Amino acid sequence: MIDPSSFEGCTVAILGLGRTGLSAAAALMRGRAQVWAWDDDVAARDAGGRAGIPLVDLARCDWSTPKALVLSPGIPHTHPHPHPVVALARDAGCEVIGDIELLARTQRGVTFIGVTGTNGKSTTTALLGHILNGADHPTQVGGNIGVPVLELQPPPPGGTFVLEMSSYQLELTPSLAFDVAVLLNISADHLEHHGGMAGYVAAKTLIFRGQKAGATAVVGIDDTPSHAIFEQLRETGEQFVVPISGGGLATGGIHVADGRLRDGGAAGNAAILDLRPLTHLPGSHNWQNAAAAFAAARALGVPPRAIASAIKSFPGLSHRQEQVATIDGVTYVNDSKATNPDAVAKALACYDTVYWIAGGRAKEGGLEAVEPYLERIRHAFLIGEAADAFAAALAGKVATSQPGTLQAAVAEAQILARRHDGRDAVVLLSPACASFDQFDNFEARGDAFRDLVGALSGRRDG
Ligand code: UMA
Repeated sequence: MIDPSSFEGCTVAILGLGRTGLSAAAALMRGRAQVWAWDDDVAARDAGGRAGIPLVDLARCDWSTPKALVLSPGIPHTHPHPHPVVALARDAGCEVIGDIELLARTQRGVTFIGVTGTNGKSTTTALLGHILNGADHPTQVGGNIGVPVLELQPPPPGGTFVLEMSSYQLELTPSLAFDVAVLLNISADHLEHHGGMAGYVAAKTLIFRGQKAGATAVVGIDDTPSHAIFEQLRETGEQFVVPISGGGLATGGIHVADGRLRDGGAAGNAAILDLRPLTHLPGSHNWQNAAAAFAAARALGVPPRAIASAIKSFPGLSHRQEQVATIDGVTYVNDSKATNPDAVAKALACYDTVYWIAGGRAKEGGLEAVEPYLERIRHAFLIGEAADAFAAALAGKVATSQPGTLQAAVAEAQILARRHDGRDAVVLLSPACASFDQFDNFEARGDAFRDLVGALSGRRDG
């Protein structure tokens, strides 16, 4: 674990006692800081108290004492309104930072790789960790992927942190300049938190903040906002800029043509690997993830052949187009992590005959991104708070029903998918929504899907 020493002897306020706050409190206490922690939720607060974390009501404390406020990433600090505690801290001139900033201030002599993007960042982060560790390059993987960074083991000198960075976390990490920074893609997400699309793009661009000559920027060019950032960096950035694409040409960079990963840099468009047989990385969005991981690993000097071999052995991640089972010829796919329509569109593009389970707590932006793939959907089973709105959006385009719960949806989907004449039917949980109306998080939703599929009767293949 990391012991942040930069606040030894000082008072540090912590707001939010979820994964980030609990780990930050424990780490700061190990680093001999005086912790004042709070959470607006009584149960979270009580759990913190039971864990021995000192509780102080931050709305009523003396703000001349704390040297910093460590804010959990999900708590608003600008839009739609700054949390009142953040406003108090700022008024008192107290810096507002996140747990990754504490890590950056503590760890020296190591390489930092940051990976962001609206979609694919967990897969790319995990893939990169798999590649580097397989190449005898000691690497720790954490951040938004679900492992709070202060719970990681410090790598030996010369080792590497690969950090999945959300737009929320990027805004709370002012001093970290990544040695290798990866931006995969940008599409509308978290707009309320960032005050709109411009704010969201600006937050994503922070992945490149502070990069100097010697650093590397790996930039997806398959969507308009990311492409514009690539052009801007190429014109004005000091760092080495590598374009990547999952389906088009990335001149001088890494791209995938006809499913084959190609290195268009110094290697002169060399063919690296045929990605099409890799069932754990299906679709051009995953091919872009592979291109990004390849570019980042090359920046650290890992040989192309070692990278290709590690991409082949990558087991994939749970809840991201995870093939759970094939029963009576129907394949069940858990894509619970697809919490926005853009991520759903990428999954739908991989299958021809889809029985789609969607819904939950809807985000901004509607279902437009899914429209080009509606003809692949035989039936949509709608659950959660978004069921009515999704039914209205799909009316006249796709057959829908509203089973309401995941359990009922899986049961209905099995009945209909079994009737499909052919062996390519897929029951796809890809919700286009957050899970919080019915589950603690997307992992709990995906685990529930896996359990429900596990309990289905029928003949299992493989
Ligand atoms: N809270 C308050 N006041 C508020 C709002 C929240 O006190 O006004 C408290 C809640 O009661 C709760 C705590 O804050 O106890 C939750 O904090 P948080 O939402 O920041 O969540 P953590 O548990 O700290 O998890 C965070 C990330 N969550 C978010 O950014 C929303 C996790 O990413 C991340 O894995 C974890 O830190 C470790 O780094 C999850 C996520 O959904 C996967 N990320 C978003 C995404 O991927 O789209 C950005």
